[in-house]
Amino acid sequence: MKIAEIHIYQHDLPVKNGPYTMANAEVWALDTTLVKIVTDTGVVGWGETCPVGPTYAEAFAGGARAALIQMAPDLIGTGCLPLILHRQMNALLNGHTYAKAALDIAVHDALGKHLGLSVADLLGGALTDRVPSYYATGVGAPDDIAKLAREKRDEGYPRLQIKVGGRPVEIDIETIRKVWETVGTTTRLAVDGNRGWNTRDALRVSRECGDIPFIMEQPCNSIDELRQIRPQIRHALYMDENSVDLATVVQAVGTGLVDGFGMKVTRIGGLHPMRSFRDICAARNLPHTCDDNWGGDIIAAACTHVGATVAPDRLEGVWIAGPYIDGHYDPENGVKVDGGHISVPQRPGLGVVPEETAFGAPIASF
Ligand code: 0XW
Ligand code: MG
Repeated sequence: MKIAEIHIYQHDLPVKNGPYTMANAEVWALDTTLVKIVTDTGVVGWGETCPVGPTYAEAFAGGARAALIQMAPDLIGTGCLPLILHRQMNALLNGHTYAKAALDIAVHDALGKHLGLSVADLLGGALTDRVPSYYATGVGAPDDIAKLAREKRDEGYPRLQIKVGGRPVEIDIETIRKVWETVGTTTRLAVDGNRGWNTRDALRVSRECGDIPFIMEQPCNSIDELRQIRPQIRHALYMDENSVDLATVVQAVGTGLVDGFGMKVTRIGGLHPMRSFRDICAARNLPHTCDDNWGGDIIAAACTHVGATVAPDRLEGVWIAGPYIDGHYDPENGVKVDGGHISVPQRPGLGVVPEETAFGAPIASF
């Protein structure tokens, strides 16, 4: 089975009750890119990539589409198999993993449909039919975030991620403490700096909140800064934005730099490298999330399928943008958080089929 057609679509996803605020980004609407492949046997596969604005990472929506348009003509006729696809994409374009991920997801979807297997089964096999999610709060006033934390805990989220950074660190400390006083150990806590603290602030938070059991996610901008704070902090350290490729992951795991990861399917290049990432973490028993930046049902399904293949004691949760978005691409089988958990789609491939009219005409077809 070979790739016979590639169609690229652009779609806007407004943020419900926006903006969504992080240390380095404030977003009101996200610009997502969808890819549809059609194989020479007539099977259709969908992929998606949606950077969360242009400042969160070295990625932006226009870049994703430019990279896809650059590669697409020379991918027609390529085998619809993940390894073959990655070899060909890497021969055509250096880097740009977040764009390649959309094609990787589409190939997994098509291959699953062709074989009658879910994407989770293609990735080795689902260990569960329902994965835990976690709720990310956005950066906000201490009392508001504590109230939100209580609401989300009551909805059933087994984990909350409190966003901090981009403001005086005293307000971050007050927020963390108020959340802790409100929810205590009834849900697990991550504090995500999204690269927003300097080492001074990270050390102060860890010192002044030493009694609060949260994991500290990507507090500072660079790997060097993480290395600097690592021996001095009292909290488990997770890497998110810095884990841009498998080489970096191997280095971080092998040197004991981190205790786990926030991992995004599109940042690492798609489900094929995500599977390797999962297995590297398994070899050292390191927990991690299965997330993405943003996006609709396609990316949500991809994250949920891979999450279902992670040993439950290592899965920190699957984050999807569903709770911040109105509507679904697939009105019947859209991927939803319910009681803080997500049901794994059971049909072949990703198990979600978008209503094509939702995206209008493709911006490019090959
Ligand atoms: C909560 N997330 C997975 C979604 C946002 O795009 C960023 C992010 C993170 O952990 O940094
Ligand atoms: Mg993060």
